[in-house]
Amino acid sequence: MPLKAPFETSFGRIEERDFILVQVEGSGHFTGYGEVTVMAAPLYSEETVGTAWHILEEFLVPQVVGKNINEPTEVKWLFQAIRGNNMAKAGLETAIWDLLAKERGFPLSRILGGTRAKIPVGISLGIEKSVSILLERIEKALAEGYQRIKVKIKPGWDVRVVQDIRKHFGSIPLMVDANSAYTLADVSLLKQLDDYDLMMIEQPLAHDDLVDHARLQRQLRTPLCLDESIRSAEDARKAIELGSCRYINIKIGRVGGLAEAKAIHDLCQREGIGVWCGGMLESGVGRAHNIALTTLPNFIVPGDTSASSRYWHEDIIDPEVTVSEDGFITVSRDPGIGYRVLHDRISKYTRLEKIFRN
Ligand code: OSB
Ligand code: MG
Repeated sequence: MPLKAPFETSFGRIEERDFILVQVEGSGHFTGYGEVTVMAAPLYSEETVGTAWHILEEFLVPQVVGKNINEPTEVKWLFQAIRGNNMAKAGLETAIWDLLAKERGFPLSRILGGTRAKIPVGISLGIEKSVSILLERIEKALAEGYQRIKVKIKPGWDVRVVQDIRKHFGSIPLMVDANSAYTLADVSLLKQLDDYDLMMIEQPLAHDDLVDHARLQRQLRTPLCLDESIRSAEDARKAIELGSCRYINIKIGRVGGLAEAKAIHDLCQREGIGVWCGGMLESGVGRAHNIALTTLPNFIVPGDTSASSRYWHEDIIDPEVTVSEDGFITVSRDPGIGYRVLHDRISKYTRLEKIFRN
């Protein structure tokens, strides 16, 4: 699906979104939907559309087709022997959560234990050709109601940009995401960010690091948030023990599904670490799963789940996800993900299709 506007991070520029949609059917007439939130290239994580397709076809789909699954939490255990490949796993696991929620007639948020009727939302803004373009984008996002602004940073696009944003907009809720663009050699630069009252700095150091982040956190007043480094509740436990962060960005795909996402949420709640829901520029299907997850009580910071119109000319769900003037998304009370999936739109964007039967 072509993005309305390119999205640039420290690891590269995304102009269109390639991903896999998963549709599952049970013995009844219900259909569950999930999204494999991989990218075309292995720049955010090592998975790609191609590797996810391979892992699903050869290893994950055979674990579930024809199986008797009564609880969505069983899926995690069916996939347990297969190492890594969390986004491939999550696409199928989330589709099964949707299916089982629909069979029971409850919203997915309820099945997960969520309590909110509406969720507070923020927006993640990419690197732009000039600061003035970014300032315009922030202006628009604030006018649309977004409750928190996150901007991408990289070496050469960091302290100056943050300084300009503060000068222009004052004390708005602001944070930055580096997608692993720095090392401990940049400590003095990262320390300069302490002057700007940021809510947090997301994933400044290596994508697989916990130790250096702990060392950095000890030298900063600003809280660190981990994204790429946390792939499981075990990773979260170690990060908390080491003091690597004060927030965790939970992405359903990165952690292998909704059961693991909830486990991380629950652990962080017990440990007094706040969480928020990250995004992977999802279509409506992945977005709906993010909304359901965000209804859990420890999602205490507005997440990256923005309106459909922030990404797409047309989304593949009905109704589209919209954000209220005061920056909330109302949670659907319909069963499962709570949105109708538009098959004609999906067909329009589909390159490859495969049906597995037992
Ligand atoms: O690091 O959070 C990230 C998008 C693609 C890959 C990684 C990230 C992001 C975002 C955008 O920040 C989140 C969104 O709007 O979906
Ligand atoms: Mg991030």
